[in-house]
This record gives sequence, structure tokens and C-alpha cells, in this order.
Amino acid sequence: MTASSLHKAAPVTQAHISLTRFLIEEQRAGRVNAELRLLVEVVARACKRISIAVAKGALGGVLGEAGEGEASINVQGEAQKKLDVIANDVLLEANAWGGHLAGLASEEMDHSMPIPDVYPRGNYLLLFDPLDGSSNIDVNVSVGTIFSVLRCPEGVTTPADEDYLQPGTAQVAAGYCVYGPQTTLVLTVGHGTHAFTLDREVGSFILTTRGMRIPEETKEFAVNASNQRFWEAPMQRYVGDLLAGKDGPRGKDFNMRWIASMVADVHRILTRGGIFSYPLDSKCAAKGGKLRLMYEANPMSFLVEQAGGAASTGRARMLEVQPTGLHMRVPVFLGSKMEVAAAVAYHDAHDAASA
Ligand code: AHM
Ligand code: MG
Repeated sequence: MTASSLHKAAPVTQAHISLTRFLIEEQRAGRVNAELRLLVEVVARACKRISIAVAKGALGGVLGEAGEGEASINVQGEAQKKLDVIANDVLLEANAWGGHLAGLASEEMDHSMPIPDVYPRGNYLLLFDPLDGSSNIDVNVSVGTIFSVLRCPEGVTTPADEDYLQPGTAQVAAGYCVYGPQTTLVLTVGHGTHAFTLDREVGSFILTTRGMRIPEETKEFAVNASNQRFWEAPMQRYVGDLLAGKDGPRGKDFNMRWIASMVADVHRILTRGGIFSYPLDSKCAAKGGKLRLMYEANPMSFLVEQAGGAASTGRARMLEVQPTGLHMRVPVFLGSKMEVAAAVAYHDAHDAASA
């Protein structure tokens, strides 16, 4: 084969579409405005910095607890890791000065924070879980950043906590960045869910899946089964039937996965289907659940619905839940549409029988 025939045989490589180009094209198509586009770019840039810190691990001195004893306990009553604090600081610093936001709220902070007076204030509110899956940081398993964008209510210039209490249907953008073998940003601005992989040499997020679709049916579920004895009756029955496999009422064998990083579990579901659940249990019932509506459940539910999946508390569509507090917790079922409907049906049947 000659050099020129080799050249002819080479596949035509499609130009890479960076996140920047993708967002500019979305803006031209009228699906995102300039302010929201720049806001997403700033969040993505912060995620790159967090990705670098996570990847350094022990070499960067970033592993372990943030402080000793009480000093490391956050608003959630959980011990903060050094990387929780680093990720939170990176997101706060990156988003304070851009002029797109009126305020920020973080899973790691007691209250929301208006943009400081020294900077111009914009029209949006940003909520984030800076580093989800904290228990996995020190053991080198995937963790991630989750974010949600709301509009600042009309006429509000200094947003307070109550200005953030909007249902998930009001989100204008949501996404997560998973720090795994690859760093992948998954984004929706309400027109499909799209994945961008970080090209570390170039330093850009490159579009790798346009329009992610979650298969409607699945044979895979994700739950922390060690909580089984604390679950409500309908959850016990639902998982019991999944485990009964081919010989049980569901008539098929199911596989189980649990990473204990919601971002990584949801990423698998967006990629190949499945159902993710963190149900109500008697340990977390007083708080309403384990996972947080505003920082975890709502952004993930928006992404999942935009990819053709479903998301529920077991009793209501997640995105329609009216938040009552910034740190409100909820039970979560999300993923393949038919499987979420099946889980909801167990709750419906139980509630109808006990009514
Ligand atoms: P975090 O935000 O403090 O990391 O907690 C949320 C995480 C989710 O990522 C994950 O699904 C869940 O907690 C794991 O909980 P458990 O340790 O009970 O399995
Ligand atoms: Mg979290």
C-alpha cells in the first residue's frame, strides 16, 4: 500500500464539538440565552479544576477529613472531607464574579449566599452538591459534582433561602460532572441530555453523546441493600420480587449494582438503563429521606426525564415536589421508565390497601 492510498483509506474524522461550540449552536437555535450559556461554561471550568484536585489524590494532600471532630461536621450533620471543602471553594470562587448569578446555594453551606455587592448580579440562582459520593473519595472510586440552575424570582435583587424554593420543573439547566476513569460532564438545558468528555491534553469538554436515551425497560437495579430491614413495606415487597427473578412475579432475573456515588450510579443508568433508588427508611424517615431534593434529586431527575426516563419519590413525580427547605430530603426512584412505574405501583398498591 502506498502512502497516498493509506491517506485515502483513512476515515474522515468529524470535527470535535467542544462544549463551547455546542452551547453557541444551542444559543443560535434559540434554546439557551447568552447569560445561561456563560454560566454553564463557568461551572464546567470549575469542574475541570475539581477534576484536577480529585485526580491528584494523596499526591496533592487532598484526602481525609477537613478537620478534627466537630470542626469537620457540615450542615447535613456529616463529616466533611478536605475535597468537599476544596470543591465548594472552587465553585464559589468561580461563580461569584461572572455577573450571571444573583446567588448560590450549596449542600455544604447552612444558607444560600447572594452574590457579593462588589460584583454585578445576574438573573439566575445556582445550587450545587460540590462533591457527591464523599465516602468514595479516599478509596479512589468515582465521585462527582451536581448542579441545578433556577431563575431568580422577578424583582428580587438579594435572594434569600425562600427564593430558591421552586419545584424541579422550574429548573432551566442541570448537570453533573463525574470524576471517574474519564471526567464526563452531562448537561441539560431542557432540550435533551448530552454528555461531554474532558480531553485532558486540550483542556476542553468534547461532545461524546448527543441526546442520551435511557432504555424504557431494564434488568438492573441500584440500592443499598444493607438498609433492607429499615425499608417501608412496599419497598421490601418490590425488591423481594426483583430478587425472586425468573421464578417470581416479575418473571426475569435482575442484576444489582451500588457504587454509593449517586453521580456514578446515575451515569450508568443514563448510559445503559436501570433503576436507582434511595427509599425512605426508618433511619432517615424523620428527615424525609437520605438524598437532598434541591442538590441531588431535582437535577438528576431533570437529566433523566430529558433522556426519556422517569423520576419519582415513589408517590409523586420528583420534579413537581414543592420544596419546603433548602436542604429538604426525599426518597428517590429514577431511571428506566417502566421500572420506575413498577416501583411506584408497589407504593400505590400498599397505600390503597392501607387507606
Ligand atoms: P453525600 O452527598 O454526602 O456524598 O451523600 C450522598 C451519597 C450518594 O451519592 C449516594 O447515592 C448515597 O449517598 C450513598 O449512601 P450510602 O452510603 O447510605 O450507601
Ligand atoms: Mg451528595
